[in-house]
Amino acid sequence: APSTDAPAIFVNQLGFLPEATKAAVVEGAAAGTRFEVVRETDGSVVLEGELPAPATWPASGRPAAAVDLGALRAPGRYRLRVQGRESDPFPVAAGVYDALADAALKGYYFSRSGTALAPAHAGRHARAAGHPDTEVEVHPSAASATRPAGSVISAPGGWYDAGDYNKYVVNSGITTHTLLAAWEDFPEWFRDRELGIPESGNGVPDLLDEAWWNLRWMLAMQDPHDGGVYHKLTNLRFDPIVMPDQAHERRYVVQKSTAAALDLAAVMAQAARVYGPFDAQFPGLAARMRAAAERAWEWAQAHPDVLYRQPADVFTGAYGDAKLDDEFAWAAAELFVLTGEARYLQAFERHAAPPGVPSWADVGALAWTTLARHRARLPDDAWRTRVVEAVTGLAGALVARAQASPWRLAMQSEDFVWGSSAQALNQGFVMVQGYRLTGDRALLDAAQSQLDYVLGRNPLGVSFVTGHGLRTPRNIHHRPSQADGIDDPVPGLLSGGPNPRQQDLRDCEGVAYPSSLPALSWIDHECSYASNEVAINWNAPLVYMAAAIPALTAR
Ligand code: 9MR
Ligand code: CA
Repeated sequence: APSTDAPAIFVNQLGFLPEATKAAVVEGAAAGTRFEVVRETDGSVVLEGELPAPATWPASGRPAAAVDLGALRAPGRYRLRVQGRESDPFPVAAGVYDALADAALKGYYFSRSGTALAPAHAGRHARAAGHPDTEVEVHPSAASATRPAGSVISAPGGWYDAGDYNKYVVNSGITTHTLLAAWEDFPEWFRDRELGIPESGNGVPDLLDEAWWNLRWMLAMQDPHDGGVYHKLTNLRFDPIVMPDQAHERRYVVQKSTAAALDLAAVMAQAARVYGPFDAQFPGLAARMRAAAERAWEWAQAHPDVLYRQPADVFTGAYGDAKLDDEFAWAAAELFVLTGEARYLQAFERHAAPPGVPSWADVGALAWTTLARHRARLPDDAWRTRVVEAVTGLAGALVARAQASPWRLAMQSEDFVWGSSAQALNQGFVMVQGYRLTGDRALLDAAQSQLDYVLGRNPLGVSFVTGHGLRTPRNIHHRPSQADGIDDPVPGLLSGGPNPRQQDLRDCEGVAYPSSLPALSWIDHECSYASNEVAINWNAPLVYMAAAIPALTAR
């Protein structure tokens, strides 16, 4: 249990790039306490100084102070020493996040539905195929004249959402967008990286091969008769804890929703743009994606307020969202960038609000960041200024919070939601967007700090990525990891992270969270779906950040 043996000195367990900003956090030492940084090889002291005054972080209820280690630029392995206590050893070296970035993306391969994972690609995590989803029943909530209840459609492939084996369009939207945004922002980083997936070496970057696995499924979730999009493909109840090939519950497509239509429209518009240059490898695909986006958009215009309502016989994830202006704004922005048509910019104008940190339910920021990324498409400088200011305004506000925090993090108590690890990384995503627009180094440094948080510089002293760090989650809520008989969990998956609402307690007898303080409310227990599950929307900003930091820092 990391809570009991965690060190009082917290540091990114994967270390730092030589050119990066570097910080560690010390809990429980007075202002002016001496610190030294020791090199592992010869024990020499390479940096020393005095701790700043500690301040209590409300999220952990404990006093803490950040130590600036930015002066450590020579490659090596180091420890921070304070009053005889030593931190974990941490490297300063080129490439310290390469394996992480690859593993986080490979996590999607391990999440593929409807296919066997061969030993050549999955190693000891190879598994048989399950959930073919070639015969999926239309649930009564999704019935139409052309597809009545009980009729059968085919929607194979895609990624399992999380620890469960269902597939949800809304959550697929932000996930796939974030991965494609990583490609759009850092193509040089991703172009030649080989993940060891079945498509590696086919002349298409592995990121785009992997994203296509899910996009293909999303296309099948659109009803060709009217352009509407089913909210999810699911069992009526969650599968038991078994491997995919042992799960045999009937599968359904459930209710079309406006949110699903708009999220699909947004992602397909983006994907049409991204896959356009690969027409030789994917003939006709970009045009098909554009048509899907336009039809989903038209459906949403005709059905602007169809909220998802969980049918009485369905008990899997809801991804219900009552506020759709952000989905309208995002889809409009993506369609505008793709088509250049003024009506989409007008729709953006009708629905846009100042951005917040993106999440599956609040995708408004993605409208702004997409327009900022493609600001050359905007009609004039007034538009460009407005879009850039919206993004840099949010990024700047997050950085100001981080600078005022003893942990140098933008995370506040209210940010410790279900999936708080991803909240930290999505804050980082916004900071990176701001950095790309301004070149202001403080934004990049703050983004590094958000990545540090997830990789161990947090008051639990845990790196929340399976297999990457010195103390990592071992007992994630993830059916394959629980059922495969292998001690180690599937690698490269981000644990949801501290969540003081502990919604799983009603189902998880005997799970004893160490604390209900926001930043401490986490437990490495298989039952703890509210703090220790994994999910595709959480891994996506991990992929983005693990590529962004080296791509931007090494310049
Ligand atoms: O990430 C989702 C979180 O924001 C919600 O509060 C929670 C309860 O509705 O659901 C989370 O998503 C889960 C989904 O419903 C089903 N698959 C697993 C997801 C991660 O726990
Ligand atoms: Ca919303």
